Amino acid sequence: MLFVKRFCLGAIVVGCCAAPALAADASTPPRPPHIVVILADDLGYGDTGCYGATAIPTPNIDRLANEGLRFTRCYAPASTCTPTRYALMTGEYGWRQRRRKTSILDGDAPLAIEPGRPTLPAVLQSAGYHTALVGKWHLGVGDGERPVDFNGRVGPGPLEVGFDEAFYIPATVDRVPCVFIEDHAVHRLDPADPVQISYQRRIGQLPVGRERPDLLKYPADNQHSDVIINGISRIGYMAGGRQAWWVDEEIADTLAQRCDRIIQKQYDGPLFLLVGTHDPHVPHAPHPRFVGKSQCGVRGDSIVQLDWLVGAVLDSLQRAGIAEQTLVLVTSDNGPTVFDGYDDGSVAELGDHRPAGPLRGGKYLVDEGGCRVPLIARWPGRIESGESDEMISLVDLLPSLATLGGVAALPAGVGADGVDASATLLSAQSPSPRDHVVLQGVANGFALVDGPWKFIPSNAAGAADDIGRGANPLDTRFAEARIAEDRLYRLDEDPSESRNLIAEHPEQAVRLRARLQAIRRAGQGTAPQ
Ligand code: NG6
Ligand code: CA
Repeated sequence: MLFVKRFCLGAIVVGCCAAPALAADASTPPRPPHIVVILADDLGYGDTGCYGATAIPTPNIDRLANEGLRFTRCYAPASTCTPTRYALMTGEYGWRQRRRKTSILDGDAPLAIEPGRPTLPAVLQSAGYHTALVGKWHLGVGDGERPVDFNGRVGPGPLEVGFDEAFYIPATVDRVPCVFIEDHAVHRLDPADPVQISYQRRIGQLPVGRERPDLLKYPADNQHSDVIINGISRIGYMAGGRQAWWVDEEIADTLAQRCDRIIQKQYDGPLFLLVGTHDPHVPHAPHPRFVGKSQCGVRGDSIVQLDWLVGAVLDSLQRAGIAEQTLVLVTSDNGPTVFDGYDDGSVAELGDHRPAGPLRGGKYLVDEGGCRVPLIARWPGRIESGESDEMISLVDLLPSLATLGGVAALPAGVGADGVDASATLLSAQSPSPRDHVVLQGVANGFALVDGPWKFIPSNAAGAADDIGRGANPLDTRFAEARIAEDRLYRLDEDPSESRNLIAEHPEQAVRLRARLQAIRRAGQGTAPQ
């Protein structure tokens, strides 16, 4: 018997999961699984062994792929962090949010999601899940009315948009503040040594990279040459809070310990855990036990560390006795970049390693290498191991995981850019309900993948339409990443986007331009317009 009740977000919760079980006994509806989503930062399509890498040992991720389903056509909705994470959280594309900034956020940027809006964790929370965030957040904190007080109550943040608990890196590790936040407070802060940050002006007495290169682990570009914390210069200035500073080499260990603590506890309902890893984003500073463990420099070593973290989380599930009842997803927020501001040897030592595999481009771009990301799904006994070439986007996680979590109906408009791909997540035999995806790069670059076709409109000044402009009026950086001409590809025949078919198939360009325009203009979703 199903039990049905309404909960505060207006969704309907049912006591069984709608997805078909491999070996389900019809009389006992399967319980909603624990769900662990491990979201790597800047991990490329070709960066792990199961996706073809040979220079970087990733035994834990490879084991997960062997035991689960490995996807070859999963897309991050954007080629940078914040809009992808926004889409994962809300089920809506980042560019629909016009009131709040969803381009790459600094550490003092306000929360990009309206408090109280139904998000993936909020929907699961209302269905009885205990919801936890560990690691990278990068969706802002504070109400935007006044600066966040890092010495007082830090918020609104993850707890106001659906998490019961959070231990998080507020922005990126290359940005201030270089401290973890636990729920509503800076972790380990000594009140006698208050922490302050500024992206506008130099504050405090700490040395800065452009004046004291002698103090640095490695040189950095001008953008990453502000305050030096732990021998690494960052974006932005910071003063105080010394006891609370993270130690870069220990971040993966800290996150693993936090995950373990959460996983070993008993909750009233199932657990939803979102793990935002720092690896392999810059700055690269893996623990000494991982240094030299790849054959392609310190970025590769950071991927070895990421793989260790995945293994540690799997171990925790095993020790807690819940591995069999847990759906584990491993994916990435955007494609790879080998140089991202720090001269840490990654470019020189890359060798033959291809971070994006056979794909063109990488982070910041709408090319396949920027947005097509690894995705592995494991749920012992429920997911048969294999490979799926079905199209899926991380914007689909909200409706899909809601279904698997026992939420039968989402409130109107919630997750409107996503599709319920829960069956596709569980079985290589289940065709995806998704036939297209919109991709967002920096500098208001956009692309539409539609079946085998991919169309990338020019966003150069004077281009014939406005598809590529005005995406988010607040995103004015990266003006150099312009798309000079319209581009059209057949991804089934040319996954590397090497032959522009625009002259051969002008009719497709017309059709796809109109479709992209229509999707962009449709006012769907719940983001206030
Ligand atoms: C960029 C930074 C880059 C990285 C990125 C965010 C410069 C020149 N580059 O602005 O180092 O931090 O933001 O990456 O400032 S992301 O994966 O979180 O989107
Ligand atoms: Ca990223």
